[in-house]
Amino acid sequence: MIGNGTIQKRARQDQYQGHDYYNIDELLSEDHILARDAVRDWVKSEVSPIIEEYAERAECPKHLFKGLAEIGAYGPSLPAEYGCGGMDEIAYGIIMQELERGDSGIRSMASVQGSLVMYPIYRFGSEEQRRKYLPKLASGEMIGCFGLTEPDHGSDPSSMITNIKDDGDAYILNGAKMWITNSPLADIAVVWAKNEEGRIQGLIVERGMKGFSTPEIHGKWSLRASITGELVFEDVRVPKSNVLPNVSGLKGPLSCLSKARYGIAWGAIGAGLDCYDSALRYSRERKQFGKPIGQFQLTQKKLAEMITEITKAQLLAWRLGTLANVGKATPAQISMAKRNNVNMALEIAREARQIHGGMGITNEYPVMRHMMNLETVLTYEGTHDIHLLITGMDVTGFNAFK
Ligand code: TGC
Ligand code: FAD
Repeated sequence: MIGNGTIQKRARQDQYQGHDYYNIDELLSEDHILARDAVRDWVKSEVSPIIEEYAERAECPKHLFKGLAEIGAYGPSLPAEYGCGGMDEIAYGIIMQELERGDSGIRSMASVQGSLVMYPIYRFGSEEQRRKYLPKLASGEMIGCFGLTEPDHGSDPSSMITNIKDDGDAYILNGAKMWITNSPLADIAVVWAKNEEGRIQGLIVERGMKGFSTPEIHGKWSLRASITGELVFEDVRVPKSNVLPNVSGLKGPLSCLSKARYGIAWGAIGAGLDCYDSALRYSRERKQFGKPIGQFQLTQKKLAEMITEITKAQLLAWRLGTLANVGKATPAQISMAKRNNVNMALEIAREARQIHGGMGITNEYPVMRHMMNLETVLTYEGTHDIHLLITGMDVTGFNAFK
């Protein structure tokens, strides 16, 4: 509330309660519920009290990297023998949902580490690479980032110009990557570059390699609590033992994106739920014309549509999770869920902002922060329109990209 002419800092008392209109919890196992509750409690105690201030200062709460490891947020569905969670894909999704309920940037910290760094090392790496990197990444001792996007090649990564040239027992890496989550803090980067035959290969580039730098990108109005930077390679000598041996071609990075997009399809529901939860509570408390604004039909329309869309997104995510658990979730199905659920959350954030009136633009409520974050989530991991075209290609058989 506004007091003495100032809007107080929002070290908010997080009163969030989940919303489960269709009893989807009944479809979950005891392990899923346990994982969800543990992450929810962690978000309430570690994220909610600080997130508005970190977002305002555009600062990454680096101390949370360790905590994320402790709650098993890095690679929850990768095998336990490498220090990972060994859970199923639904557990992974639920964890992402609870994290993004706190903040999309916090979910990004976890999903880059787990899905875009650990997953390619697990899926395409040698046994030696797995043993060297995965336990340290799972425990948060090491932080990673993923470099696909370039300054001139975002939606079209196959046109990348970052390249490697053979130099005996190493490759010489040149080029630059742009918009890389976690890069200024990362110990390693999984980088995708073209070899001399023009095939895309994955390499593990380590901080400290000569010619490798990671300048930070400033001035973001979205995902402000997540750190973003570039990756610059000037004749970096990368040992051949750091190349991911078991993949070549664009399907390497795109497979990692499928894993991460799946997590975002679940994660975005969390941001939508937090906005809905806040708007519902506000509609009961805020009075105008002598009654709670929740009594007005127009407010009810907004809230009813919000919970309808959330419920549809929850069912989509759950069904996608059951398909993913048996290895049957197709990339196009994942695209549909990522696109629908992120857009759903962004629309809900906008409606929730209206329900909060002027207070909706302040840091006393989470809504504006989620809304700004979701603008990035709508764009990264494939833009809203790219995912539409993936669905279009899947249903018509015609490729609009070529
Ligand atoms: P195309 O010819 O269609 O495909 C090339 C090869 O890849 C295979 N493939 C996939 N495999 C696994 N998962 C997927 N989702 C796949 N999509 C395609 C495909 O079968 C083919 O395999 P093969 O064996 O025949 O070679 O490729 P294209 O060049 O026409 O591009 C298609 C397009 C536009 C859909 C793709 O380039 C695309 O998805 N673009 C969007 C780029 C993107 O999403 N960038 C994200 C960067 S990372 C990021 O944003 C991280 S944010 C992190 C955070 O903070 O959370
Ligand atoms: P462009 O590709 O230039 O697209 C601009 C517009 O053109 C979009 O609206 C797009 O939909 C449209 N467009 C493009 N092609 C077509 C087409 N064929 N038909 C119709 N419309 C089209 N990347 C990484 O590799 N690693 C990361 O960790 C990472 N983190 C990120 C963090 C943040 C905060 C942000 C903002 C981005 C991040 N990205 C990362 C990059 C992200 O994946 C790209 O921004 C995204 O893929 C879009 O690329 P672009 O920004 O170059 O936009």
